[in-house]
Amino acid sequence: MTNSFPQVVTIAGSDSDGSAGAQADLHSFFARKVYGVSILVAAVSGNSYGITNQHLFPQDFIDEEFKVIAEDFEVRAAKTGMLGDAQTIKTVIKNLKQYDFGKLVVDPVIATKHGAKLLTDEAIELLKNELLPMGLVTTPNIFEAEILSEQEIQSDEDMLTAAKKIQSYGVKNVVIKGRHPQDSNQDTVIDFVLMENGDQFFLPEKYINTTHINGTGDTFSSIIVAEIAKGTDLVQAIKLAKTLTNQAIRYGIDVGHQYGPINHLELL
Ligand code: PXL
Repeated sequence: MTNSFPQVVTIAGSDSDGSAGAQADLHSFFARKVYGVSILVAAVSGNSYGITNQHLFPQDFIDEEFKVIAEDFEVRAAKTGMLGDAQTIKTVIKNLKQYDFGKLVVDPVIATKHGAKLLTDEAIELLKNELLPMGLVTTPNIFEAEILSEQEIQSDEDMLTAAKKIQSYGVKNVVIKGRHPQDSNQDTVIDFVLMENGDQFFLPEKYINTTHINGTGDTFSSIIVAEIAKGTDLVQAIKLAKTLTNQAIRYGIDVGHQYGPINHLELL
């Protein structure tokens, strides 16, 4: 019986309001029937109004988290979320090279859905040049994709050229999330997928007008990690992640006073 249940890890920050970061990852993992462990690198104080403060964890503590998890668990797939700063990214890369946690999904938490930048330029360069090449998949939102590809993304064609640029850093598969075309009366959201073999496709969905979207990106990448751990084909995993995340947004949970969480029970 030892270690027979599929296990995955999130390397991320804690969000105190439970809607995003490691908390959203763990909710997603369990709903998709994999057991999630968490290597926390930071914690933010936040509630439904927003984030007020953050603390990064000591590097030797992060090393220790990696060590104890690797000693006991058989982690089949991993994801990175908020990594905080350049030093922490270096520590995470060092540990990912030391321990085999299976396939890696890099959710490049660089910018919020509203475009605010969360990492310094030095940290972004490290993420681009050293972490992305270790990834099977990366899942930037549109702002993160613009920063990583150093270009604007205004059209479907721009999504392709940006994805190709991001793929050129060494990550095998790229999903760019959340373009809201200006010409569609804002009622469509488009994701774009560029696979390792060059296959490419769009994933359009109807825009859902809601304030309950916290943790959407974390959830999307967590579903992909869970499915990889269970052996689901990657294209299917990405499509499933899109459908289930959309469903979780549609039926958001009513807590807090402003920006709320999505509903991970919809991932079952
Ligand atoms: O959803 C992005 C994200 C990731 N990680 C942490 C966060 C957030 C957004 O609030 O707080 C810890």
